[in-house]
Amino acid sequence: MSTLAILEFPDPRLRTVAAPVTVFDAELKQFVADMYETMYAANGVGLAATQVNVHKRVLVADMSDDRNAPLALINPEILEKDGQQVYQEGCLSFPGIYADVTRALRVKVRAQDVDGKEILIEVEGPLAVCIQHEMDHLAGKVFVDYLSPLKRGMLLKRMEKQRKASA
Ligand code: GNR
Ligand code: NI
Repeated sequence: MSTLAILEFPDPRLRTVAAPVTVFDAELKQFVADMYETMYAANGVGLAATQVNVHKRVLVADMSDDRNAPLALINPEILEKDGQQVYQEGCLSFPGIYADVTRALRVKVRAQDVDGKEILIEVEGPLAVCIQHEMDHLAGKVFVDYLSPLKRGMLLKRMEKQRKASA
């Protein structure tokens, strides 16, 4: 297993649209294992393949307090969504910045597991936030895209300042 490097904004590769996974082989399983390792090492609750510069529809998540409930979704699609929630989001590709984002409260998702078997889940609350956040990455979107230009500008300037201070 190995940890993978995480792309940071404004890396243009974060805007890449991921392609569906068509081959469910040992290489895919190894990649998912590396994504888990990378997510846990970074103390993240989720990670999209886009963030490690692999442009395939793969995401991992673990919203449990004990960090022992790993979930991997391959080729995820949202079938239904309803309700609204506001949650303070962060992103491993935007170190040190956090902002409230409004998303669906509940989502019904169809995906595949690492063997290609269909997964159908309905999630709500924080896990629903996380899955929507990760699916955005796979579409080349990031959470600051939802903010007003003013708010986005302020946060990105702050991130740049912190980056320079720690360089
Ligand atoms: O670690 C993460 N925390 C988080 C907090 C609130 C909402 C979404 C997230 S996902 C983020 C990891 C990440 O960047 N995934 O793409
Ligand atoms: Ni993110």
